[in-house]
Amino acid sequence: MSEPSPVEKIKAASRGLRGTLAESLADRTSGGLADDDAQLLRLHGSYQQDDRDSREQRRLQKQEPLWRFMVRLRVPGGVCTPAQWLAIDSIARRYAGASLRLTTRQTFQFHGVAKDDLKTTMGALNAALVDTIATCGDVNRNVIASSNPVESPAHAAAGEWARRLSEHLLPKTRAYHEIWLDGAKLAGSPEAEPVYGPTYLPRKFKAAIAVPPSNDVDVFAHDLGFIAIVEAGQLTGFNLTVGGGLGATHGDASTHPRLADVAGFLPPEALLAVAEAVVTAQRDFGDRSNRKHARLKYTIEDRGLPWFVAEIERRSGVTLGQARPFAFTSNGDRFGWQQGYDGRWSRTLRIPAGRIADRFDQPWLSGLREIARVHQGDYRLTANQNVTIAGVAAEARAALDDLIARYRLDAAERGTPLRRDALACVALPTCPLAMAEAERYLPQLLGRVESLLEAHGLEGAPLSLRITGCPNGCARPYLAEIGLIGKAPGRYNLHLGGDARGQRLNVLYRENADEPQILGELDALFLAYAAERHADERFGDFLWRSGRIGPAPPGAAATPA
Ligand code: SRM
Ligand code: SF4
Repeated sequence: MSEPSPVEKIKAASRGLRGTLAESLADRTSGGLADDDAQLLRLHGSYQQDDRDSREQRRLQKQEPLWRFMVRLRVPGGVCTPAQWLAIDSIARRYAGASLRLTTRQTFQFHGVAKDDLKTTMGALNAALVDTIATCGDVNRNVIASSNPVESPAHAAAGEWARRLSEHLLPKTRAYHEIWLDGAKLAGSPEAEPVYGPTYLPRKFKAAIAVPPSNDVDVFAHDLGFIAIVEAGQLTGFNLTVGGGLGATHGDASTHPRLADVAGFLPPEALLAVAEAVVTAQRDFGDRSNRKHARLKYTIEDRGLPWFVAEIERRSGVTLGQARPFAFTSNGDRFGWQQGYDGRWSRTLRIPAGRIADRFDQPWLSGLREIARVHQGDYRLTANQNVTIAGVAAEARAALDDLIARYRLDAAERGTPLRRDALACVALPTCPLAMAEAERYLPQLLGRVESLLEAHGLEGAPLSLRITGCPNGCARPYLAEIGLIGKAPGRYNLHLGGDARGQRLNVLYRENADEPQILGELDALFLAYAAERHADERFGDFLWRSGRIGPAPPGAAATPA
């Protein structure tokens, strides 16, 4: 058997994720943590990072890197209350540079928290009934769900299942309470982890619940997914999806993005048992020696879907039925006011790259704080880095509209469809893995692509563009019609041909291209698209039909039920 990876050894020796974290936090000689503790910290919902903008200068001055911490909140289904919003806003202003980041998995991140402020931050979150448990690391992460639970009873049920699943798969260790919340110290052996065992999972694990026709959660990008089946207005069950994941490594052909397989149908009451079976099967059969090969997608590829289905049926005692038909029509968000089944309203605000801060003529952090002071409903974060103000009574809409206009929170939703739907990962300066810019480059890039679209009369055409600073795929660029994947400063792999429904991977079109090369390629393709497209044909679909890209590699399209 191969040697376990170094991270496996750290988890095994950690006594239920405790390690020497408390000692590392108390150490005044460094702004960072001991290496093993920095690794363990992830399972508590935080990453040690350094400011990459100042890294070289500090190295030359023989200073240690400017260690800071990213903190990721657990917000199952992306639901939070106005009181929680106000607490999160206050923490952002005190400890995280007056900036909040909405992520592609329906939660908040703080960046730039100093080591000395970490414990206070966790305590303040706890006081607002929010935690960061299991939002990072080798466990089931935040469970995400189609983000408009007021749209129909099925949406409400999906949101509730996301919450239950998140609770069900939480680690049992009290290490979090002990280290961050001054809970009683463990005396003897660490708590048993009936689902995870002492070394948790071989790798990160992500779950999502989608309610067709919207695939706003990109369910096929997840290790574990549930597609709600709604018949005659009732949620009759879910199609199970397994083995999705997007991360890859440049130059390592054994790593690749993969869409999940549709494995079968289950009734709602079987969801927790089946989810647990998927998790424990991955716990027992996932690769613990090579972290690049440790996601569930590789376990399923290596052993086959029939084997995996038999394994989860045996573990859960649930026999999966034949998958039911479903149809997705988009994987983006809908903006503006929508009325829910309960008569209440919700309004999704476009937040480019999920960044909420007070900038120039867009005081969005302040505006959203003012809204939280008067809003009586709740919030739904979306998996596309946006936020929905939900549960609004008809008579409360006008006051919210006033605030939205006063703080220019509607500025971004009035842009082109390209601008409205684009996603960018965080990348520089905080992400240690970034090879190129993403969030900071997005506005400039969009302006240039918009000029091209306008030149071809395409400015009103829907188009999904997603950019990441490296091939890990955090903004799910492999599912976009235009995906840019960072390779080096100013250089990206250009991928083309997603279907805007999250059911088809795009393909590599140009490698290591700089901006003029990318714009040159797009210019030629937009020219052809403007001249030859069918009515309502999306750019990604046009590229396949016209033979400009293809043929698709095996597994590039999700299996229809
Ligand atoms: Fe991610 C690692 C940010 C969604 C695949 N991701 C990271 C880290 C933590 C870098 C690190 O390991 O040190 C990034 C922190 C940057 C920063 O400064 O904040 C990071 N990922 C993000 C976020 C914030 C991107 C965003 O702009 O919104 C998203 C947070 C989601 C959340 O709230 O939990 C985020 N990451 C994703 C997604 C999208 C999704 O899940 O729908 C993916 C692709 C799907 C998947 O998991 O396969 C994704 N992130 C990765 C990977 C590649 C995993 C792999 O299987 O190879 C890494 C690297 C790793 O795990 O080693 C990574
Ligand atoms: Fe960092 Fe890469 Fe994820 Fe972007 S895609 S946040 S650069 S790990």
